[in-house]
Amino acid sequence: MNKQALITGVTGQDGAYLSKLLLEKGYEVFGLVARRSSDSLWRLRYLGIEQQIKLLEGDLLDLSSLIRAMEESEADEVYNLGAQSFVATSWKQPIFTAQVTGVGVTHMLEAIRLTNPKARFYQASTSEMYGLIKESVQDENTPFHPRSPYGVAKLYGHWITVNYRESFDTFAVGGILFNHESPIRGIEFVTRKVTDAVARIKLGKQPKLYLGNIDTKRDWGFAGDYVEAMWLMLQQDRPDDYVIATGKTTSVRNMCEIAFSYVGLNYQDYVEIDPALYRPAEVEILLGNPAKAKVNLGWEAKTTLEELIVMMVEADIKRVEKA
Ligand code: NAP
Ligand code: F7E
Repeated sequence: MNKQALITGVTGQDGAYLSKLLLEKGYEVFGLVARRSSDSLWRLRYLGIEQQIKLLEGDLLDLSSLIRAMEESEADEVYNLGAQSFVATSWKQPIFTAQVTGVGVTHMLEAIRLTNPKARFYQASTSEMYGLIKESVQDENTPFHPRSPYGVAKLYGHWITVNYRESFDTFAVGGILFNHESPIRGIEFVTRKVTDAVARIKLGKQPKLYLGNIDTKRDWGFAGDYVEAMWLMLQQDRPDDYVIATGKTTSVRNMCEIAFSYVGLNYQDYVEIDPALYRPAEVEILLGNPAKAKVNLGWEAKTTLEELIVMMVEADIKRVEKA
């Protein structure tokens, strides 16, 4: 019999790629969609799967809607990807971020406990929890020190997931995913902001690109590879937490260089620094060690940063040409 999965955040980058993966595996996919006044299904359309997903109206802030979603979907697996996920916004809306990104996790866990305690639960934890890093390479045992209201909310979400596993025997896992990107990454995140600007500058539609701190470093991978790890975590005999990363770190500056040089441009001619884009507290560098995922899940990143950036620049050129 086919399995049923419920995905919160189905309209986001990871929700779209995960839906595609689960559909390919024969799952019946239910997606929780929060009410918005404008179209939020464009990523599902981009991947050609909009019609195959059963959309359920609901919001992580509304427990009753999550209970209904559990009842309607009869989900065996729940992937909690819904969040206010943009770090910069979390300083402007810290309470909202705490509610959706933090307490929303408990809402989802309670909905599971009240309806189907046997359902398996994936929590979208993050490398932002390491923040002011305590070890030069971060793994599952590295202590946390979040640097933003987003990181703090995610840390709460992570520990409440661990707590339900320890308190109620919930099959609950925390995937500590490092940054992952794609052609359907939100345009506010730095990689997509850069690849979109490269396309516009190349096609003569934008003169400059304004960025904040370009000396920070991230361990960037491809979202399509990372959703596979989410699924694998829920197929194990025992629930556990895993770091998902490439094991390589690159500065925003070098990422710009890769993206601009792909279209024959020098980033130094176009990138300007806008101090207003600096963050009140920064995560200077992240570098993950995905060894546990390799040994236990048989997972490793397949796509290099160069391949990822080329994929994104090419997709943005096509998009800008059509617009
Ligand atoms: P994203 O593109 O920003 O998607 C976030 C999703 O959450 C969207 O579908 C959004 O719906 C939904 N959402 C927001 N508020 C909600 C609410 N109150 N109730 C229900 N749904 C709500 O994020 P992503 O990049 O796919 O990331 C997926 C998850 O992984 C997030 O939890 C993120 O924090 C976490 N994470 C991401 C990364 C990364 O590098 N991408 C790394 C580690 C962890 P709308 O479309 O309607 O706004
Ligand atoms: O910033 C710097 C910025 O916004 C990356 C989320 O998915 O990954 C993401 O969080 C770096 C930071 O991602 C600009 O200061 C410079 O150092 O692309 P970002 P993030 O903050 O790392 C983690 C793992 C998550 O969990 C989050 O949900 O780039 N930077 N100039 C800039 N960043 C942005 N956005 N825009 C700039 O102009």
